Amino acid sequence: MTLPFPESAPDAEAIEAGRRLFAGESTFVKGVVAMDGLPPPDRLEVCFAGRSNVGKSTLINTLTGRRALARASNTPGRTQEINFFTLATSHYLVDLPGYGYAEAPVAVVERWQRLLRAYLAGRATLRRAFLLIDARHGVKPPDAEIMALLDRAAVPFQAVLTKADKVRQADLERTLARVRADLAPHPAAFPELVVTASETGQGLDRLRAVVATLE
Ligand SMILES: Nc1nc2c(ncn2[C@@H]2O[C@H](COP(=O)(O)OP(=O)(O)OP(=O)(O)O)[C@@H](O)[C@H]2O)c(=O)[nH]1
Ligand SMILES: [Mg+2]
Repeated sequence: MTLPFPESAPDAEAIEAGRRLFAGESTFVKGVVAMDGLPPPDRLEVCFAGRSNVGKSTLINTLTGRRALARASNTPGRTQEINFFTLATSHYLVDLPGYGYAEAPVAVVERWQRLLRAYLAGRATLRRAFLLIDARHGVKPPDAEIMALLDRAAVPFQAVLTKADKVRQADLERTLARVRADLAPHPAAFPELVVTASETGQGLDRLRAVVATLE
């Protein structure tokens, strides 16, 4: 029996396409606080969603090889706007505010969450949402809520595990088995996942290849 949600295994050609795409220049465009501030939908767009502190901004930095393109921090709630970055001349990479961060003031959290949901459900050029899952924690209730929202909006999403360098292989296998089961009921879930570690570079070439082969 084939495993559901196997790890993405792009061929050499796709890996090379990913390398070439991400060798292109990447620049910050703008931070958006309301839907009417979104840049024109004139590029293929992918976004990075996930709980606060899961590693969204760090992943954008390591994918592009730019240490401080997106602001990353130990302090949860670091990214407070929808941040748009260009990639080469063809793509937008979008860094989203995290969710599930309990310590921000309620009014602030509600404002981010409304914007996050409006963006995820309403952006026509959004080709894929990467849903980042901490390899130490697996899928948490707020992740399941976002998955349900993406199902309803018919936005394809792909699970990307982060911080794989922080867990032992046996624990990673256990988490992966649970993540696969958690993804199974979601029609919008793309049938492959990617395991990454920004610290070691694990999985980055695969994720670049995934982005480069989107149409
Ligand atoms: N060891 C390890 N640490 C990581 C990895 N990815 C991120 N981190 C660390 O996790 C912390 C949070 O990373 P961020 O990229 O700021 O997380 P975020 O998801 O953008 O957080 P918010 O903007 O608050 O939603 C930072 O201290 C990173 O250095 C990884 O793959 N391995
Ligand atoms: Mg961030």
